[in-house]
Amino acid sequence: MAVTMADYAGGATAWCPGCGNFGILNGVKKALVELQIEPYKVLMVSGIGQAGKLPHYTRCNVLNVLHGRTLPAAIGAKIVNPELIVIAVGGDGDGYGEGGNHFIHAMRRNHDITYLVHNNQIYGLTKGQASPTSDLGLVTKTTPEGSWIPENPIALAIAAGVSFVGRGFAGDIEHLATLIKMGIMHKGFGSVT
Ligand SMILES: Cc1ncc(C[n+]2csc(CCOP(=O)(O)OP(=O)(O)O)c2C)c(N)n1
Repeated sequence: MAVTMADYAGGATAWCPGCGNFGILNGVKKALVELQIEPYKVLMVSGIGQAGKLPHYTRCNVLNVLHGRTLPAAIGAKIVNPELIVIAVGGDGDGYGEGGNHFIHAMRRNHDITYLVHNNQIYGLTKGQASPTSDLGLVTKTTPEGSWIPENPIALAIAAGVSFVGRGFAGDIEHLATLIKMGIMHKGFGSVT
């Protein structure tokens, strides 16, 4: 039987109306449906944060781990069960801040997983502290004199030897779904930020 969006339908979300996370949720579901991958074949792994809630709003297998520890858990799951389609999901704080070290090494080792980073340039769940990708000069409670030079995750990925990296926009679901499909089909570490 054909896989449809209904097969991936999750319950009510805790995100605010209009949040870009909805576009990313739709993009990943659309990608999986277009690839005709059944939910039981997918493991989504996330850490802590608003982005980290995404797997809960699907019907995939879900592993929710510590903040910033998404990639090691996802890689471990892939190593023990190579048949699984493993998709790691998280925020820029989770992936580039707390988990920054794992990000670099996962790319270097080229594990066959897909990593989606919701880069909203802020620590959202904890209400707006500057993250590694916040714009230069952004004033928040943790950066009263303005945030520092932002990290460029695409440049970092390329420097770390990533085998696939792409950037989409939560407001363009068609394009985002195409990028996510490319990331899933790519044999090796695919990062969409
Ligand atoms: C080790 C650790 N440090 C800090 C926190 C507190 N914390 C929870 S969520 C979060 C921010 C998440 O921001 P981000 O990963 O960018 O995701 P968003 O909520 O913006 O989607 C922080 C700092 C934590 N739970 N664990």
